[in-house]
Amino acid sequence: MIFSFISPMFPGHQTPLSPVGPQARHIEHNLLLIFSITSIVYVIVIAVLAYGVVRNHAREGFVPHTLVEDPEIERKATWIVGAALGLTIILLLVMMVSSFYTSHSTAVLAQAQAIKIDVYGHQWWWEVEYPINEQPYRMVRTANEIHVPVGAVVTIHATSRDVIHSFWAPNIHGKKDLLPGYENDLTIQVDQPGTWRGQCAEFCGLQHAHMAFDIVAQSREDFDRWYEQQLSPAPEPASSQAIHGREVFLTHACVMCHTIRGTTAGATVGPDLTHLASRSMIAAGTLKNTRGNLAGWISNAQSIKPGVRMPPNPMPSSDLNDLLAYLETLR
Ligand code: HEC
Ligand SMILES: [Cu+2]
Repeated sequence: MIFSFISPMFPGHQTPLSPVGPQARHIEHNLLLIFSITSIVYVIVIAVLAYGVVRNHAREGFVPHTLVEDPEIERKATWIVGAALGLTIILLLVMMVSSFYTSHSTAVLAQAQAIKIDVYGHQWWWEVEYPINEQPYRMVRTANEIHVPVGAVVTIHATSRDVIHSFWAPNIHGKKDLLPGYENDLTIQVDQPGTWRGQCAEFCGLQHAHMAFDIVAQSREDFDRWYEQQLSPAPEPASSQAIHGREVFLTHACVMCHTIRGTTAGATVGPDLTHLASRSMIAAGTLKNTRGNLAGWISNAQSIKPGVRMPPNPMPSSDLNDLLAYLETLR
């Protein structure tokens, strides 16, 4: 492939020019074909235009063809315009066929046996559910981080809990809209281990720009280990600090919105926090999951992500410290 030099220019970047799955590769080929054709046509048009301008300038006393009644020139012009028109139609057809072929080849993967993942768009985060085996007690629920085995075919079953969002991980596939009351499927396959960033691609309100997610592609063994880990309820806190931290969590408004499996907190307004500490980012890619960021987020998420559906939680710093110590145990 003559364009194989492009991908290495974007190591780890969020871009369709560095595909890591078969569908993104098809989309990239289509993109490069259309880009090449339109670039060549552009260069030819500009070159002809420049030639015309320069030539007419150079000749003294030049009379434009349009003012000369010459059937010979007339016939030549008809031929040139006709040929250009024919070529345009052929090139448009080539691009159309290539686009159809791309749609077809990105869709065929869906027919294979696939792992199913449910993704729900929220203002402004992603709820992710794994209904593997369709058994409710084997259900894993997480947020903003989608783990998939490398090379496996995965069907993302997507819908929205509020407004229209759009799921887009450009290195992996094209966009798919998440519509309230309607379900859309997107089948993906990631061929390369790594973490691939995605982003909401449909304006969905104030914090649309802070609605990112990660697709983490890992080996089968690592994926299974992650899955088993996510299945387990939150561990019992050991230190007195963490025990008190859990108390703080359970006696504050947190329980109105969050779930920690293994405790009495079971609300689903916000992300499931059962394995919060296993995630690398919080607030849909807005912040790294560090103790300092968590402290700032819990105290006043509004100052970090204005308009976010989580109120400020003023509390004594000793309580906050204990709460953080507890949240850090949620591996
Ligand atoms: C009114 C509902 C509500 C309350 C009350 C609430 N939260 Fe949240 N919380 C949310 C929502 C919604 C989000 C997702 C925000 C986003 O990313 O846009 C969130 C996000 C978080 C996150 C980041 C999770 C992630 O994986 O990104 C943490 C941690 C968190 N909340 C902790 C708490 C704690 C601790 C309390 C109590 C002191 C609390 N929340 C109270 C609704 C709430
Ligand atoms: Cu959005």
